[in-house]
Amino acid sequence: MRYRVAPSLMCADLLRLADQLKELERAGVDYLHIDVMDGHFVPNLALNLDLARQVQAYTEVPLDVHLMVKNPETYIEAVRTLTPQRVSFHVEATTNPIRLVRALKGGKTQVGLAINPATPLETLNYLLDEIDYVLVMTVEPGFAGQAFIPEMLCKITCLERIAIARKKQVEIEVDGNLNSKWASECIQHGASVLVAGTSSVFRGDGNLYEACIAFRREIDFLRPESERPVAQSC
Ligand code: S6P
Ligand code: MG
Repeated sequence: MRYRVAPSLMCADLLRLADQLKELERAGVDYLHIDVMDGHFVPNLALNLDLARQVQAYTEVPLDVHLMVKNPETYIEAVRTLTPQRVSFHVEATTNPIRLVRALKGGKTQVGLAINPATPLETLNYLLDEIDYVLVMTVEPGFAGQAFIPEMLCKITCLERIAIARKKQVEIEVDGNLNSKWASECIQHGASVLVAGTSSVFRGDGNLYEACIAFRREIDFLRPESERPVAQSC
């Protein structure tokens, strides 16, 4: 299965962001993951859609926006104006997810639902026909540098099985402590988009190009030969 890599810009060196964006672009990353936090849904603040707009104007790499906010409805206009390639919001954060998914869809924007480790998959059952992807949190949202929750592997497999049973193509994105070991496990359990943070692309001395290539190589080394992609760029 071909997988894609989405470096998380909240882990970047913001004082060198322009240079780091160019390194990531040169390494061929698939998306730039933008964590938007409000200090309420999660006890932290990270990036925002104004920065996302600047990043979008500076690089060709598509944006993958992850809203960790209460009342994500209030972001509809801002997201529509930005039209990122992908946007997800948390199923725990709204009482009207279908209305919100429909409002965010349009143009090239794919809409996903993010799900916390504590939230059972059943919450998503009636929503699968509406969405393009599920972002499975493999740590609790809010901070980089946390430990992977191994029980989430089972959640990924179950989600994939539910989607297959319903003949519905739902892509699975994973986010949290994806070092090469956990990233490889997630791919083998059914994930295809990996958010890369301090456990991989941003773990080294700041050379993001080298870090991307090394990450890809490590994952492929850990995966059975039959599951390795033929052609690849980080
Ligand atoms: C945090 C956020 C994530 C982090 C990413 C960090 O809640 O949604 O996208 O930026 O998980 O990666 P790592 O490898 O430090 O856990
Ligand atoms: Mg995220």
